Amino acid sequence: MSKLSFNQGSPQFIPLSTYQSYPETEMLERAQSFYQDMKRRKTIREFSARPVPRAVIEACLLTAGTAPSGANHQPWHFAVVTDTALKHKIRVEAEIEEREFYERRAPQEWKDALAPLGTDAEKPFLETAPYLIAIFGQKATMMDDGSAVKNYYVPESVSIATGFLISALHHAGLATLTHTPSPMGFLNQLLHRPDNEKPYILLVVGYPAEDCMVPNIQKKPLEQIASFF
Ligand code: IYR
Repeated sequence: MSKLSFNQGSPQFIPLSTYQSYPETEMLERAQSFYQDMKRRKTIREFSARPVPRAVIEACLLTAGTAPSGANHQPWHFAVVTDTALKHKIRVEAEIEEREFYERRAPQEWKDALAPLGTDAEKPFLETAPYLIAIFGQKATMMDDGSAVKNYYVPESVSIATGFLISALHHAGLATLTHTPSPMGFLNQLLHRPDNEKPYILLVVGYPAEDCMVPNIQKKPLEQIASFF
């Protein structure tokens, strides 16, 4: 059976049996308490080496896989790395790109924008953290017979799935860093991913280090991020 066969042909409909509604007061309470939980999430750069159960990661990846996507093609692949030697290779390659970025490629304006985050070309967390999840987007889905089926809205779909994944990991009590060494082509090579896949994000996952410090930065208030008509 080809990967997309469940997704092809004329529409077949089933009753929406999974939807759950709540009374308005409970709805507000749920919305507010979810916000309170999500606003505790901080991107971290100092990870503990403490191992994380694989079953937790698997459940969070399944959550990511529930994301909506263009034509429901689910054009993503999550390459999960725990192997010490492989993490070392990824760090070496990422730091080559990062040194190039910080020492040559990045315009001053970009470096100024990053100043509040205190980032630099050193990426020790790529070896310390128990899990690295390289997130790839698939321009096309390769079928079993070798043909390729084009995918749609790939960056949007992958980004939504990544948001679900970050939220699921936070919900489970794990911290993340959305790391984007650029270019990231070395990930295809090290993780044996085909040419139809493009790496979008290298998600670093684990527990925070004991004295983990984070930049003192704020999120915008509602008036600055939304308008109502
Ligand atoms: N990829 C580099 C630089 C960087 C860029 C942005 I935009 C950030 O929000 C953070 C870092 C790095 O990881 O250091």
